[in-house]
Amino acid sequence: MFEGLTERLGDVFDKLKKRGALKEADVSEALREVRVALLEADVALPVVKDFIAKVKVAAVGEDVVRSITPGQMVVKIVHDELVEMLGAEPEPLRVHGNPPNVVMMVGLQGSGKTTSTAKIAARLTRVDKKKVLMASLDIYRPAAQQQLEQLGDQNGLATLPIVFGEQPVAIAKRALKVGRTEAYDVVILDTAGRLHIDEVLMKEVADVRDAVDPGETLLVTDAMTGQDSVNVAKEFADKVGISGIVLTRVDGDARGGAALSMKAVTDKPIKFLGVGEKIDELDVFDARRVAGTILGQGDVVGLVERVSQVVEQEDAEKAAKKMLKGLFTLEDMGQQLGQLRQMGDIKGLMSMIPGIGKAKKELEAANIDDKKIAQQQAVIQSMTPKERRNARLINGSRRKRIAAGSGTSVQEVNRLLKQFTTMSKMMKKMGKMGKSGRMPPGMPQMPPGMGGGTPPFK
Ligand SMILES: Nc1nc2c(ncn2[C@@H]2O[C@H](COP(=O)(O)OP(=O)(O)O)[C@@H](O)[C@H]2O)c(=O)[nH]1
Ligand SMILES: [Mg+2]
Repeated sequence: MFEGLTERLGDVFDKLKKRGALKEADVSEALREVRVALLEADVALPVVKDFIAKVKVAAVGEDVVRSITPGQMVVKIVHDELVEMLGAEPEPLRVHGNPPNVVMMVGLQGSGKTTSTAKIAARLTRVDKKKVLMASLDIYRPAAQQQLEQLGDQNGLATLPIVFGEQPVAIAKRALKVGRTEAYDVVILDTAGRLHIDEVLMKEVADVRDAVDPGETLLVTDAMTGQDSVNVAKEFADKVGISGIVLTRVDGDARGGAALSMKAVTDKPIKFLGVGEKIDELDVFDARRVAGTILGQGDVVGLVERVSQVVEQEDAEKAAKKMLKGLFTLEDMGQQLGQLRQMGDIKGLMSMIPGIGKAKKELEAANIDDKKIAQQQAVIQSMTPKERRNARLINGSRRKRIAAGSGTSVQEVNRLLKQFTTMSKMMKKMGKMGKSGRMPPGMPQMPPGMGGGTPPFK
């Protein structure tokens, strides 16, 4: 699933990322193409419209223009909106209340209800260590009850003994009773399928629901049927009430529109994806993972996230302004070192930023590594607040104390202080060069000190 969409979006973003600065027209053009790609993937029209409108609001703002590279920021915005559309907050299965917790499976015939019942039971047993009982309420299709029984036997999962002639509501009540007396944590009811939305069978589902009050009503629906499955979901959501969706046959070559529209149209989360016929071929739905798959831009999204998490734009600008005025202190330096470390593997990070060749080489030459940064941070942390604000105070005996406190040597402390002096001078110089208060061109959004020019560390 999603291959076509991923390819199309990849083309759009590649074009966008190649540009340096972006004009509003570039973004609009790209979004037009995103819109077409989504429609071709069979995403419902109102969902597409709403999605594009939201992305547009975010993408033509200031943040984009001033970001690492605007193209990448647009990718990140599309990613975040996709996650939002798919359901940002994971909603796990509600099976942790007073036992027995009832899960009712509903949906059309052949959508994968019985298979999904066994898959979920297996998962709850193995992963969540729950004691699970399955019961088939499908008295209409020949051998439907036996199908579930067989799946249970094959996989060591308990099923309610079959009593021929028993009606669905009675089966459901018996399942609940057995669940209670035999201390099952979860009882899963596999209801009868229907070929289409059928009033009689809908009523039956409603009767079962009223009899056992399920904590979860999961609609099982087939991704291969595209928008039809979305319509079915809407019907069930409106008429029976559902708490979540299991989307099956995601392993097929469905275009993905169903998966993308489901949450927006029904306002119910997709909780599981069926990714094959085997018992363990069930994925817990994860909006971020799916969005990542669709965009195929994981590195870019990760980069923008990491950088923006660590350095809030405002802070960075404020710090930069202050430093360029020559008011740079050891405290600032310590903070910067902290930011650098939080960003994880620095070299990995640098390699993710396109067009940073020169600065990267300089940084490599400067031989920055995490361990060294940690050491430098320790040195700064061993200073008193006064010392941090006024480096001139740090005389010989203080240096000795700091070295001991940070587990380093006086040479290390000297080296750091020398670096600090160099950095302060550099800041002043840059401050005189550009009066805008912004960091010099090259890496406008990187933390101060990682900007272009002379590398701060030796
Ligand atoms: N490829 C694939 N096949 C599935 C998936 N889920 C169910 N099936 C198959 O779909 C068919 C119908 O499934 P079943 O559970 O009997 O549907 P039900 O009528 O809703 O109970 C079976 O052959 C299943 O093996 C899935 O996620 N991927
Ligand atoms: Mg079935």
